[in-house]
Amino acid sequence: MADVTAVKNTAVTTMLRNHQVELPSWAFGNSGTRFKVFGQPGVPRDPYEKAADAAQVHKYTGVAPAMAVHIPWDKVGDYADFARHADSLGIRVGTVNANVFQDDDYKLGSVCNPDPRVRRKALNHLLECVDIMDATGSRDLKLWFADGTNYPGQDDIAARQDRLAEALAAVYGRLGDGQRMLLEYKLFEPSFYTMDVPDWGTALLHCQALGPKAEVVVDTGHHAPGTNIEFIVAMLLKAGKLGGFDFNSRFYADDDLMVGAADPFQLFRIMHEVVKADALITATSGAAASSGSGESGGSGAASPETRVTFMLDQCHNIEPKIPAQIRSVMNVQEATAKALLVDAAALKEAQLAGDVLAAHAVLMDAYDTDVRPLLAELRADMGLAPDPVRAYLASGYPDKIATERIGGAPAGWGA
Ligand code: PSV
Ligand code: MN
Repeated sequence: MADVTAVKNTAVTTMLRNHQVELPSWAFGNSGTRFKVFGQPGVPRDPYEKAADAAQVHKYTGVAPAMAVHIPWDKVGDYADFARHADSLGIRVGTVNANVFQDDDYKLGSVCNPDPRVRRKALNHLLECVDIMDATGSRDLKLWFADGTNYPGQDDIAARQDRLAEALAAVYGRLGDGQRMLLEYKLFEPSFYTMDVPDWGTALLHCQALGPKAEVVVDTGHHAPGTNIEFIVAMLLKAGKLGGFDFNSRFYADDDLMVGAADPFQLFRIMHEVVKADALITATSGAAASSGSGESGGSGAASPETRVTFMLDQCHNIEPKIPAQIRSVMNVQEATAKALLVDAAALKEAQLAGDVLAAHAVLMDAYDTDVRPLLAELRADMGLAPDPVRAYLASGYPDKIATERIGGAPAGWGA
């Protein structure tokens, strides 16, 4: 078993202290399934109140200082003012998520639509999102396309790829210095015969054609059951093209449950690949947080191309939202702590010796370590309560928002 006491106040705790998780604004609104949305008390009515809730997650975890926005769900009159509001709460505006899937015009797709008028409309929205990045200081644009077809013959698969490439190139050309474009893939839904960006291969080809500012984002819920996601992560890291994660858990499809809930071992295996590639860098610090485990196939920890954003893409349908976000951040921290505890030298020695069982045991030793005391101590060092969920629940904030947020329309997925 890894010796947790020996790693206190070492590089491991420094990396954990700097490892940031980005929150999705939509996690704080009401959400559900197509069968029912169960409303919750105190849900934010606008993006400003979503930011206030996100700030609570940061307040109790200390490692979640950015909130991703989704446009138009988080449309505001003055984005610079919104960014100042976030700043006054101790957080910042994170990734800008474009939305070209909730308009009647997009029935046959957005940037891949056969109709040039619809393609232009979609492109204009993507460009507007870059304007919002400029106004808020956000670094990343995340693109997910619902585009695809339902029936063989419905449209030309290759022609749709050309339309996609054309739109991506136009957006890429609009990116400023230090801005990135993250392209997300999804196996299926809402299109069932073809998705235009169904997998990491398609996303990677587009990003490679575009250049260094384009990287792939891995949404853990967007794969076929049984897919080895850590393999994909390792390959993207080797190519220097892993831009970020949309973390969540899934049992069946795009369930969007709390990360680390369904399969914490998978999350550990993913973070093990991240740690091995020295890619554990926070969005803002830019500081190399090297584990020293070497053998990076990517372009190096200090390289901007390897800066990975660790986002959540979740909805909380039946559980209270703010504590669920806190719990999710803690789940990522626990998996990361375990990944950092892997004895890299012992693992390498066993691997090179062909000692299958010893190599596996090294990995499992780290995974089986109870890192909760280490993380509680880290929080104490950061001036935080050791149990963030308990501290939040005792803070009075849940009652306060339930009492104060009366009237108005509660935010929901899609608004
Ligand atoms: C699509 O399923 C997705 O994962 C994309 O990231 C969207 O932006 C997000 O979900 C919306 O919930
Ligand atoms: Mn996603």
